[in-house]
Amino acid sequence: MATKRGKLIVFEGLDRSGKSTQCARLVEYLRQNGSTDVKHLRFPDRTTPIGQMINNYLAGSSQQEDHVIHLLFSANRWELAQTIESAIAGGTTVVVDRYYYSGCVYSAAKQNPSLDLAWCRHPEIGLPRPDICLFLDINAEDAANRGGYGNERYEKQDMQDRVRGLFGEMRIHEDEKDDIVVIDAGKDIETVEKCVQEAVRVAIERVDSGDRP
Ligand code: ADP
Ligand code: 2DT
Ligand code: MG
Repeated sequence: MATKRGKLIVFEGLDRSGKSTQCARLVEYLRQNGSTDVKHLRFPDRTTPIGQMINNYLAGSSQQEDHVIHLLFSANRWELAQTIESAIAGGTTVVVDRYYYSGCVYSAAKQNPSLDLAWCRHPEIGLPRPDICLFLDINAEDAANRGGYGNERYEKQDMQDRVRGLFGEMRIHEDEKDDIVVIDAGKDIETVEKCVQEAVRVAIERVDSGDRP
């Protein structure tokens, strides 16, 4: 029998929605209960030369023009695109902490007139398509209760408010909505984890049964 292809599973959401927590838990769960190898990635991947430029920008130790940093974030995904494709083709499931959805909304939230969501989406076209994007949905109050912002560039209230609004737009966009499952991330960690597992189970079944290419 042919090996089943791996799946591409993405976590998205605002800062402190629980992405990194749930990503790590899902990786662990799939490693123990799934029948495939699992690769855990996060974007930005700060380990590559491009990732280091992004890290310096986020830390505030370097400046970049808005379009340039947008394209660097995108390039940081493209430098792993082939690795993701090969992993999936070889039967390995890839779980990713942030993807192009963050790429689009954080750049568009800068309110640069020539950097709207549509412009931001272009360089991402052709990247491996997620089998499911788990959007961890949380309200501002619950997120605030999880602690203050750190010192990175985008961790400011007005920016976060605009990011929230743009994520809302992206979630219902015709090109994205079929891939996105909204999870109530305001619940306790174990409850969210169960919802994630169930949504992923359904997505995996859909791919394996041929309902999704
Ligand atoms: P993100 O990666 O989306 O920024 P994290 O997973 O780092 O979020 O979580 C942010 C903080 O909130 C961490 O301190 C984490 O332990 C805590 N946290 C994560 N999920 C929950 C939850 N469901 N309920 C309460 N606290 C949570
Ligand atoms: P973390 O705190 O999750 O490391 O994110 N970002 C992320 C962008 O602006 N564009 C992108 O393409 C991606 C993937 C979101 C670091 C910050 O980088 C932002 C928060
Ligand atoms: Mg995180």
